[in-house]
Order: sequence, then C-alpha cells, then structure tokens
Amino acid sequence: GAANGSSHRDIFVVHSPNVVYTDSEIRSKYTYRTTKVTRGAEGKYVATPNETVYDFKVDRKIPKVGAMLVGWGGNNGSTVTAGIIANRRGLVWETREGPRAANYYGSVIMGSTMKLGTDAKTLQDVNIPFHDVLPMVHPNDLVIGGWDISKMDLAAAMDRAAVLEPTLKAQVRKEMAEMVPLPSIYYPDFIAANQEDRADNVIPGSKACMEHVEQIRKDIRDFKAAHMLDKIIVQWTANTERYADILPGVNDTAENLLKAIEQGHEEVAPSTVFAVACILEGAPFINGSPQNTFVPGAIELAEKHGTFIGGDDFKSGQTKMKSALVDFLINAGIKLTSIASYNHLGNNDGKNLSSQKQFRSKEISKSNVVDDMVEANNVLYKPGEHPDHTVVIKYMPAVGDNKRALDEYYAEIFMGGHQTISIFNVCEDSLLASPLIIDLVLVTEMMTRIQWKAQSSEATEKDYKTFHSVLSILSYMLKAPLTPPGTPVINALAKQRGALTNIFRACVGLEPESDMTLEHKLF
Ligand code: NAI
Ligand code: DG6
Repeated sequence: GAANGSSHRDIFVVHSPNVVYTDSEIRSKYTYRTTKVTRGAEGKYVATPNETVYDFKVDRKIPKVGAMLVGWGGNNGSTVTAGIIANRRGLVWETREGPRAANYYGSVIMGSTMKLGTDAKTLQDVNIPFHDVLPMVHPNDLVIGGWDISKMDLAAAMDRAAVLEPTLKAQVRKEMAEMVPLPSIYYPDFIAANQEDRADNVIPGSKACMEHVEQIRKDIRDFKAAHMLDKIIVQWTANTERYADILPGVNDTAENLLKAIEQGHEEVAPSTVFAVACILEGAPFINGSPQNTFVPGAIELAEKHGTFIGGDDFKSGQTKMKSALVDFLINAGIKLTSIASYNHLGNNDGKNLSSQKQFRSKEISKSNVVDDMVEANNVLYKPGEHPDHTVVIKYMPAVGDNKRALDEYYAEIFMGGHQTISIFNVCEDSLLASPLIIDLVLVTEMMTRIQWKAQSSEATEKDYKTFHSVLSILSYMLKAPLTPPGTPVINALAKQRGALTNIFRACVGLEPESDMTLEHKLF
C-alpha cells in the first residue's frame, strides 16, 4: 500500500440472483436490451424490443501492472510520472497561491463518481467513486517505464517540459533522476526534421526490421521481470508521426505487414513497429497520437493474437469541449453551421506539428469529431450536409505547454437567427493529457480481466471470451476512436461515457444508468 491508500476497497455488494461473488471472481448474468428496427409495409419502421443474455466474469485479483510509455521523456511522459510519484507519496508543495496537494483531477476513473442507485429510505442518489465500481488497479501502484529517442533522465526531462512547479519538482527530483528512458527506434522520415537534435538515444537502424521488433519485445519482458510485474500496458505518447501510405502487399494484411517489416519497407512507421512488437508480446498497446499506426495489417494482427489495441490521439482540451458542445447544440435542435478552431502552443509537440505532414495527421484527428452527431440528426441536416470545420495549429514558443485553443461555433437558430459561441480555452496540455494516460492504462488493464459468453434460448456458449481486440470502450479519452472494423465511431462525449459506465455496471449485474427518476415522478 502507498501513502495515499492504494489498496482496493470493496465498498458495495450487489444483492441479486444474477450476481455471484467468489474469492476470485464476480459473475453476472446480464440482460442486454436493445431495439431491432426493420422496415415494414409502406416503408414504415417496425421497432421490436430485443434481449440478449450475457454472462460476464470479472477476475477480482488486482495485478501488479507496469505502464511503459513510448516518448517517456516528453512533456506528457515526464508529467504523468511526476504526478504518480507525487500522489503515491501524498506530496504537498508551496505555490504563490498557497499549498497544493497531489490529486488525480481530470481522471474519470480517479476523479469522478457513478450513481450506484437510490437510497432505499431517503430516495436520494447514492454515488460511488468510479474507481470502486470494479476491482481496478490504483494508479499509485503502477510501475512506470519506457523509451525515448532522447536520453535525458526524467528529472531533466521534467525541467525541459516546464510544466510543474519548482517546489513540486524539488520533491520528486531524486526519484525521477534515476529513471532513464530505454533507447528507441527513430526513422527520421516519420517525425518533423526539427526533432533531429533530440535523437541521441536510438537503436541502430533507420527503417523497420525484425531486430527492432525483437528488441522492443525484449525490453517489455525485461521490464516485467525486473519489477516482478503481472502485466505491461504500452502507450505511445511520442511525437506525432506523418501518416503511412496504405499500400497493398505492404501493410494491408497481418502477413504482409510482418513481411514488410522483415524486408525493411520504408513505409512502416516506428509506432507501427511498437504496435506489432506489443501485439506479438501480448501487451496491450494504445496510441495517444493521431497518426495511422494501426494500419489494416496491424489491426488484423491484433485480432489474430487476441491482444488489445486502442487509439487514436488523446482527447484533452479543445476536442473534448467540442465533443460535448456539439452534442449539446445538435441535440438541442440548433443547426450548427460552422466551427473554426485555432490553436497556438509552444511546447515540443507544437514544434513537431509546425511541420506540414505531422500537422496533417493532427488535422485529420481533430476534424472528424462531429460526424456522428451530424449524421444522426436528419431533421437539421440533409444526407451529406455537414457544418464547415477548420482546424489551425500554430507554433508559438512563448506560451509553452499552455496551449491556447480558440473556437467559434456558429449556428442557425429559430427563424433565421444566429447564435455565435466563442471559446478561449487555455489548455495546460500535459496536465490535461496525463490523467487520460492513467485512465487509458486502468481501463485497458480492467478489460484484460473481463470475459463474457452469450446465452440463447437454446444453449449457453461453452467458453468465455474477451472483448474484441480493438477497445472502443476507450473512446472517451481519444479524439479519433479506433473501433472494430466495420463498426461505427462514436464521438459524442456523453455517449462515450455512457458506454464506459454501463459496460462496467453490466459486469456487476447493474442496469444501465437511467435518468428517468420515476421514483421522484410517479407517486
Ligand atoms: P513531446 O514532444 O514533449 O514528447 C514526445 C516525446 O517523444 C519526446 O520526448 C521525443 O523525444 C519522443 N519521441 C519521438 N519519437 C520517438 C520514438 N520513435 N520513440 C520514442 N520516443 C520518441 O510531446 P507531448 O506534449 O508529450 O505529446 C506527446 C504526443 O501526444 C504528441 O504526439 C501529441 O500530439 C500527443 N497528444 C498530446 C496531447 C496533450 O494534451 N498533451 C493531447 C493529444 C495528443
Ligand atoms: C494543438 O492542438 C496540439 C495538439 O497536440 C493538441 O494540444 C492535443 O492534440 C490536444 O488536442 P485537443 O483538441 O484535445 O485539445
């Protein structure tokens, strides 16, 4: 246990014939209720309630987990590491506004609650920390490691990032100084040329090869053994790469991708080599940047090996606001007609994004985030109609990590009127992204301990399975959510949270969160 109480507490029990607790497992029988829609005579919709019964099984044993970050010495990597150390040690530091204490604000898992139900006597809501719904790992217990093409130790990297208060840095400096990133793979064509002077910690070779895959796999195994870990989760928080071209015979299938790596094909990105190494090693891999790491061959490889993958691009400031605000506007029946999004930032991410090809990756992930909400409203928008949407990013060294995100939302309201909403959002970028890195690790780890099987009126499936390799449950934390091939992408923030919340509830046999509150209306 750590200073801030890292051991798991069982703070509730579900009392139901559908839920069974053993020492090692929670088993629930859950009825998933949906509505099947067909078209009847004269094109009229026919909506039929439908039920599927699932058995869920949750492994209650909380493992010892390592989180390995690619780009560990960057702003996000150094900030999340210092943040976890500070929380683990319960640190308090002086600022000009008075003392501040370590916290996990910005983490859905650590900082938000879920309504368990209604108090039987008072009929008031009973809320519990999200972290306590399932037996989750505590972030204080994560062992952090990783790779960087820059060999700076984490104390120096934290100084370079210029994110945290000196009084906090002083208290974590000794521990951080002992942390040195492993050498990484660097193929200069994939990140901006302006990053070259950082690359002093590289594994020889400037294009993909099996030796690189094997080295990363070995690094994962060695880290696991050195810290006696049960599991490793790997996350890409390194520089944004350019998109890789999708080439038939190169990265279109799992087999071709492996062959392309063997043959040293130049269109295989470092992030894809990391993804392949993790998939082969059975370590979940999450992409926190926007590039198309998960080429079709990588997704197929993950499916074949049953390893979890997730991505893309942390959704921290501007886009998080956008996916909440656009959801509100369109669901309020207001016709959003344009979004102009400007950003200027002065950190190394901004420097890398000042290069056109890397900017293009970010422009794509920041631009497709309202599509589902627009398409769902066929009252406001004709098929194919879409609001104008522009994304601009400029490098402005002076503002450092305190990214400025300026947005104008322009909408058509009642009787030809207009509503204009302007937002000036100072996103302390790494302080917003770090809790997402934690949530992504915690949720991904939890998903490795959840299994399911379906029941039908005829039979129950024999074997439990895991969720699909592509973890779309992580969408809330990501700008361009990766979903299982052929399945829809959900960007609306409330729906993304609903999926996360309700899947966790189902695992302990609880109904989805419903805001009907009939108990307060029907009496
Ligand atoms: P950063 O530039 O401070 O850190 C990136 C680190 O990756 C650097 O230390 C660099 O040396 C290292 N690196 C580059 N290529 C590498 C490779 N092949 N292997 C290992 N290390 C490598 O950037 P920051 O601010 O930490 O952001 C990291 C990534 O996360 C960026 O791609 C950014 O776009 C993305 N992101 C950041 C968000 C935020 O709010 N901070 C939100 C969404 C995405
Ligand atoms: C410019 O927007 C830089 C980007 O790396 C973003 O700061 C980052 O992707 C976060 O984006 P957002 O839209 O979630 O604030």
